[in-house]
Amino acid sequence: MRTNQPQTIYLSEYTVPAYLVDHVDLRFELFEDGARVHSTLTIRRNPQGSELAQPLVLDGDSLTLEAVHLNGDELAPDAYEEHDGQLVVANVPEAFTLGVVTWIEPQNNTRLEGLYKSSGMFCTQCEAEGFRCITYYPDRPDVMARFRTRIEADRSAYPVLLSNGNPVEQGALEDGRHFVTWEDPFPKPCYLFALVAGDLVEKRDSFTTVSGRNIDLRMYVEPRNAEKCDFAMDSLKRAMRWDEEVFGREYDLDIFMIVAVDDFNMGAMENKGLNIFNSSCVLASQDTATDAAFQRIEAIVAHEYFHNWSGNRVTCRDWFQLSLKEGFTVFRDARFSEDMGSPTVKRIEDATLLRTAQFAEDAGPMAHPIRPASYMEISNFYTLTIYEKGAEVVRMIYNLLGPAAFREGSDLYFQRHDGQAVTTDDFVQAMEDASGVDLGQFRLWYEQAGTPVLTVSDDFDEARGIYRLTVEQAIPDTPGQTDKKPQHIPFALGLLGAGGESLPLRLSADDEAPQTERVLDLREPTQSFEFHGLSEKPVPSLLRHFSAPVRVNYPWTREQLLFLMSHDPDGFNRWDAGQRLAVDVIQSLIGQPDSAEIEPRLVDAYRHLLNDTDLDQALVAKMLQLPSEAYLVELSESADVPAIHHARERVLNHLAVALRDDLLACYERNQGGGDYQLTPTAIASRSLRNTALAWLLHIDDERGRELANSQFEQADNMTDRLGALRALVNSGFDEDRTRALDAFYERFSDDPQVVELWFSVQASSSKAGQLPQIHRLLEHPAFDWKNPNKVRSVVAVFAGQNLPAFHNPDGSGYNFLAEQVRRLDDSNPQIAARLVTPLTRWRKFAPTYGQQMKAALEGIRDKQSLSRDVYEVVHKSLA
Ligand code: 0A1
Ligand code: ZN
Repeated sequence: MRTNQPQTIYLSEYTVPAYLVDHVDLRFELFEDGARVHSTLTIRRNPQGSELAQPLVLDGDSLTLEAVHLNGDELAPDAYEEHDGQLVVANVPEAFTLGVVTWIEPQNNTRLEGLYKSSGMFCTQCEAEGFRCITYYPDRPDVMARFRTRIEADRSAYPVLLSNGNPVEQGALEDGRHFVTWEDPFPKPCYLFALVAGDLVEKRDSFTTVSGRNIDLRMYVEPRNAEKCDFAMDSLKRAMRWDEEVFGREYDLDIFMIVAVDDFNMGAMENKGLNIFNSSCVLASQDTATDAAFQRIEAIVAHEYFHNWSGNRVTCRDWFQLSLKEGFTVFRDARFSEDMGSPTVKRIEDATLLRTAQFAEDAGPMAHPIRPASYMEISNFYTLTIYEKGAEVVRMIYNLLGPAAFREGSDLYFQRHDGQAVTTDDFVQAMEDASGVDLGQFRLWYEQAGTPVLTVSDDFDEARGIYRLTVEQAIPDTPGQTDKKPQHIPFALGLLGAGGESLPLRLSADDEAPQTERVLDLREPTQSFEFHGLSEKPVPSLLRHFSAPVRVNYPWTREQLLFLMSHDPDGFNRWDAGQRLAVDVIQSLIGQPDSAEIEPRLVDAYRHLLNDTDLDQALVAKMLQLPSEAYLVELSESADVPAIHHARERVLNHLAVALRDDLLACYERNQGGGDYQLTPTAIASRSLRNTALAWLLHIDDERGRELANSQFEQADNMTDRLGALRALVNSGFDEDRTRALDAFYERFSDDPQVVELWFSVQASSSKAGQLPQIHRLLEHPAFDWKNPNKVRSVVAVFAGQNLPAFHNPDGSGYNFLAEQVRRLDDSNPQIAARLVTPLTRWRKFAPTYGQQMKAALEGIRDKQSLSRDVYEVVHKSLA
């Protein structure tokens, strides 16, 4: 915590480390009242560094320094200085060992950075700068060393002692204590260091790699979670095989371990050979996890595993390069998920997240390029931009190069940079070198923030049979960046004839073998394309499969959207047409009297969808979801949330009333039965029946109520049980809501992950999550301020998903959030800073809302001793 203004760190000021560390020898003595850390570093001057002798500067945070040794001799206190989070030793030789002994207090570590305790176990989180909370060290990713780690603890309380690499020694000590020593043969930055000590059960499996090596796979969890490991373990094996087959990446150590911990700031962490997971992102059973949770677990297990190459073997030179590992790894995990399930649905989910939340980030005060040029607190840059937009940028490279050349680029990147800490430019260079494709202009995607806007217009020259499409690109200003250069945008499209057929795309009159889908290279501020040999004006299908992370404006008529909804051969664009139509209808009703007519063709289109059993049911399930309130806010210039909410509710009610019988038929048709399966078909079927149920309960339908109650009681899986609970909670049936919520809690009160679901169902509901009810949730015995998942499931869900309650015109929602941020800032600044996000968007809202949001931000700004994390977000938002 600090009161003085935090410093800004600039990419342009990067210099190589003055000293390199070849070897780290760690000894941890773990006790109940603290831990003593003995570190011995083998250090040498960096030959690439300055000629002049430099002082040795090590980073540290919240450490009590007990001793410093140089080449084995204890240094007198005047031989070093300890100030402002640094240990400085002025006179050091070219090569030497430095011993440092520190005392830390994991049991009081509420920030969950460095070494801390969660449910009685010791665990670590070192990315990005947590290692400095363990010992003094050059805490930067371009210092890569081999680690040897000895852990000593009480044997009965902490029978399991884990660290990176392979166990090389273990034994008994005095007083009922024991030790295990681990050695990691791969040089790594300290952010990949991990340690776990606890009373955990071990689940074992194995995997034989493509070259025939046998890998020991282990999961460590608290005994009560022993039955919730199978799915993650199977996901891991699928990911290992997939990475061999698709990226040619084989696992390198003999052991791969996964540990589940309840208190964790993020989803999971890719520590070398010892991945640590937030329990909610790894533990699952049919009774306790929804389909969405299973899919999330599969994706995150894969993501962390894939980091073993994209992140660990080849790591980042500095934290400005974060998207080097995150964008690439999210791209890899997305392609894995596409291969494991329905590719179109996965693409729709990713595009929805991007368009709803990343576009908002890119248009807000924290907007930054995927390779930022500066930051105050790096934890604030684990963003949707770095991760999801970063992945879209890699996907564009993949599409520009094609699968074979991309694979060659990837192979070259890993081979060229194995064991190194590199930059995003090294990645692009490898792609360019392997393929010969010029990515010069494309590199702007790494430098320029903001979502490009494509404005498309067209005309048809009937006499010549030429359809002309003109695309203008504009990239909005973002903080610190104006007058941006045009970017290289791959723009996939198709043209449809009146009968729904795909038309040949002839870019010249003599094109002999025209394709029916093309990717146009947009490079100029304005570009026109002519399509020859057409007999009628086609309907354009633009930005197919979301070929670039951009906004597209085209004056589609409702007629055209309805047409694309039922004819576009690209599943993604069928869905997109439906979304655009629904957005258009809802937007046209905002601020209108309730007597205003609702587009009658919308009902017909949804009826058609509900009864279309020929179309991929997973796609149908997605197409039935109306655009979210958050997305409607993102699309507005000056959002009035209650008005948006009201208009959307009107459409939903109107559809549900008109389609009541079709919804019941859809529910019956998707009744399920048989064993619970996680196939795309079974998932789609559950999604359809739960959507039907939600819509029926939205209009307080009596038959729907019966179905929901019986589904709630009889469900054999959490997707259906939670689907019924959510429908009841969001209905007007007050008694059923209370009864179901009580029964649910009673049944699952000893399972933290399910209790988190129970909290979030209420916090996200405009019926059960008004502010007084949110206060009651915070006072509930299961709520725990020290557990980030609990905070997220109530506070973040309320502010991010319960928009009408959060944007109460009296400002109470904003003040509530500001109060929780101030409260959390002292104990867990990372989580506090993330909670601020909804308030940072204050300029997006109509002035009566926006001004109150701004005032709430000012209330946070004025708190005494703000953390660097919250300081950065609040000050940038108010600038
Ligand atoms: N690298 C991890 C996520 C992660 C990021 C930051 C953290 O602390 C600030 C912790 C974990 C991943 O991408 O999965
Ligand atoms: Zn990651």
